[in-house]
Amino acid sequence: MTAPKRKLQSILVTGGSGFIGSNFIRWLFNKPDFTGRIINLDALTYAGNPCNLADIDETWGQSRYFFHQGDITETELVRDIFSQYDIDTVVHFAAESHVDRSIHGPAEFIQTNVMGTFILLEAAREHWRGRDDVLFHHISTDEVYGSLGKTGKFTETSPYDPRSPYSASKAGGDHFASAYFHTYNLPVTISNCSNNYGPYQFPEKLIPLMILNMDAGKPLPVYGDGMNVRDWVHVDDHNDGVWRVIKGGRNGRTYNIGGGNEQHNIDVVKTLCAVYAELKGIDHREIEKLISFVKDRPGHDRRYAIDSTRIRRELGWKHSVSFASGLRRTVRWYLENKDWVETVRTGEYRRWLEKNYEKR
Ligand code: NAD
Ligand code: TDX
Repeated sequence: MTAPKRKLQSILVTGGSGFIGSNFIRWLFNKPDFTGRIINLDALTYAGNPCNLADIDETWGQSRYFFHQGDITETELVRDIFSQYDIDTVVHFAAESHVDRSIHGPAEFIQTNVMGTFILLEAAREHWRGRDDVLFHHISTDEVYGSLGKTGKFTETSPYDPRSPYSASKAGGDHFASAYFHTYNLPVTISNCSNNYGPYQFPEKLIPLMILNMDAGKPLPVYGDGMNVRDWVHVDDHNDGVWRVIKGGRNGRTYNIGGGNEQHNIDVVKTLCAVYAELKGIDHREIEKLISFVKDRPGHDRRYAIDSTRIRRELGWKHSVSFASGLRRTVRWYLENKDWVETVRTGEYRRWLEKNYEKR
């Protein structure tokens, strides 16, 4: 297959101040083959922190990196950004991303993950008017495929079977993205990835929550029997897959990205205890005593596992970060970046924002 001729010069990244988006932007600026500019549109919800990209802003701000605080559901704002920057590529990360929050309050998930995606697609369609050197890349999750039994893996042809408000809203976004390709011929690609880990992940998700709780001597809440399985991938490996799809993925095509690394939750927690104890020079059994089995998440998907054959074969993707080394680096990062943790937990970043962005 010949590679698509995409411009990739004026890239709108939505949700670029969140966990994966900020890692993506930093990763991309470190790639010698990237010569374009990035426009980061982020509403800065509780999960988005401009300090995640303070270094990038320092180096590239107002030359190749432009930050806009704003909501993807604001049609006029989104249209203006397409015109002002003549956007040729969208990498759509922005979402409400936490399953537990979606159980307590699904409305925001529908608003951002479904309506927001629709508004972006519509703005792209209006602005691009049939161009073929452009791309809308939609970031999605393996959770849209539902829950697996003991065997099998999700492939790109697995039926959709979302079971939480979060995954239902992501599935809605995926279907709209796909519909815009089929109906309007909008150049669209989709990637569905498994659980990411790495630096800058908001400490509500399993791995950072556990690290910070063990450091504070707090209980480590494991849902249900701890035997649910997730397929963990380092955020840099995910972002490498995303960039490969953007550069060479076929329009209208979905690519699954997985860690090839299935782990029971309880094993992840015990490994984290071991790594933490080793770094601190203490007995891991002291830390494991903090493990506390708590009431299960309603509708808790039992097992996810991804078959990444397509992206490997078609786009040459492979992992470069092993779980052992990636997890170790991640534990270190959280222990060495306590200021960041304090900042995102206390809302300090909003004051940081006022100080750093009032001049623009
Ligand atoms: P995150 O919650 O850390 O970040 C989401 C970002 O989107 C935040 O910066 C937030 O401020 C922004 N945002 C939310 N609503 C917005 C709105 N209405 N307008 C503009 N910005 C808004 O999430 P993440 O973990 O980085 O996930 C990024 C994407 O990757 C999501 O689409 C998620 O579904 C998908 N994904 C995540 C994982 C994972 O393990 N974290 C795995 C697979 C797919
Ligand atoms: O305190 C906890 N205890 C616990 O046992 C938390 C926060 C989680 N868990 C379990 C639930 C899951 O089986 O750990 C597993 C991972 O939980 P999360 O980190 O909340 O991730 P998950 O629900 O699997 O979803 C994540 O991966 C897919 C992301 O949050 C999604 O955005 C992504 O689409």
